[in-house]
Amino acid sequence: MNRRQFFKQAGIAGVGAAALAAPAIAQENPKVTWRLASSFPKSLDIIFGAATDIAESVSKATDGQFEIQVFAAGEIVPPLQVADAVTADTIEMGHTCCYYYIGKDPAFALGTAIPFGLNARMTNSWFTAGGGNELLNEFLATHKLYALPAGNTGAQMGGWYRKEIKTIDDLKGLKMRIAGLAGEIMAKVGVTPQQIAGSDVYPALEKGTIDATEFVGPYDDLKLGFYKVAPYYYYPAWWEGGPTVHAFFNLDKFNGLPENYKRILTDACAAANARMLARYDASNAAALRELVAGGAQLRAFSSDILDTCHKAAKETYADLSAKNEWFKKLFDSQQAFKQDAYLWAQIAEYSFDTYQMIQQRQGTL
Ligand code: PYR
Repeated sequence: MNRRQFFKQAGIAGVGAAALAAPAIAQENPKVTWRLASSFPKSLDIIFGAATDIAESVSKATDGQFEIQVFAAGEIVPPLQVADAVTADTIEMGHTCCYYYIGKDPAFALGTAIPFGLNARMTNSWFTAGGGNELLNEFLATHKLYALPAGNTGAQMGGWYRKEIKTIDDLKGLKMRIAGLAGEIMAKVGVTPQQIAGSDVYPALEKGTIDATEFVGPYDDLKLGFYKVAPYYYYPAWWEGGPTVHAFFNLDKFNGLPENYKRILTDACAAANARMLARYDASNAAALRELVAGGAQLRAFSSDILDTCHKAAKETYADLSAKNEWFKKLFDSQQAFKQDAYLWAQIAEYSFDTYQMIQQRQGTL
């Protein structure tokens, strides 16, 4: 059967070869090249690696038509100014933490983590299925930004201190690198908080510009070498139960993408989000062993410290909610979600995990 007979038999009249869909294919898959600035150095391969993970997924899914060039912290944009560069459309995309931008508006904190907020699993659930990321994007649109979760570190460690922190008084007078809203809560108990990009923390600690620091957890903290200067390693980071790293997009640039590219990018971020947490979970135990072998002194924060900071956090949230509409909207949404999340988590998950942890300690796992 020749082509003419085929079209006739199929009931498709008047279709010539010239009317086939080649121009539409070209239009649906245009060549797009974007630049992404990360807030993280290449040496931190898990947190930085999520950006290259997204770029590779997008490139492969579009046969190289949509390319994202990834730049490490400071290569084209200062690490804590990534959001500003995306808003200004200097770059199309960033990989950063919302809470680095609380100086613009404290509501940014809810995009990453707030003290005594959600754990990683709950954070993912709130963003993905609890309306959290839609609400965040309504807020971010006021800064010409759109964001997708693109990494989670899991619960973090509470940082490195030169001396033991036994009571709340031991925190008083410390200059500490700490990210996000936790700085405000720490300030209420006498700490002088400083927000410093990950790559710049070690020199500040070594020189004595700061007395203490937190960053992420064993895998990154080992690479950054904090234990050599400040050996007391506290847990947990009550300010980061499961912080999200977001992919930021210039809102107009994201909206201008063809629908298939938007979907590919969205799925690439979701995959990178899951893979980052998996990679941290697979790497932290070995790093913790190495840190302890290298002299790190593991300590738990006392309940006096946790309770005092919990109270201070509640006061801060009441103050911010009274004066900042976006903070209130995001906080109320997360708070309502948290009530049910912890109700459910303590039934099956917590009992299962507790039993397993007892077995692990007994050597019978
Ligand atoms: C921090 O900058 O502290 C992170 O947790 C990424």
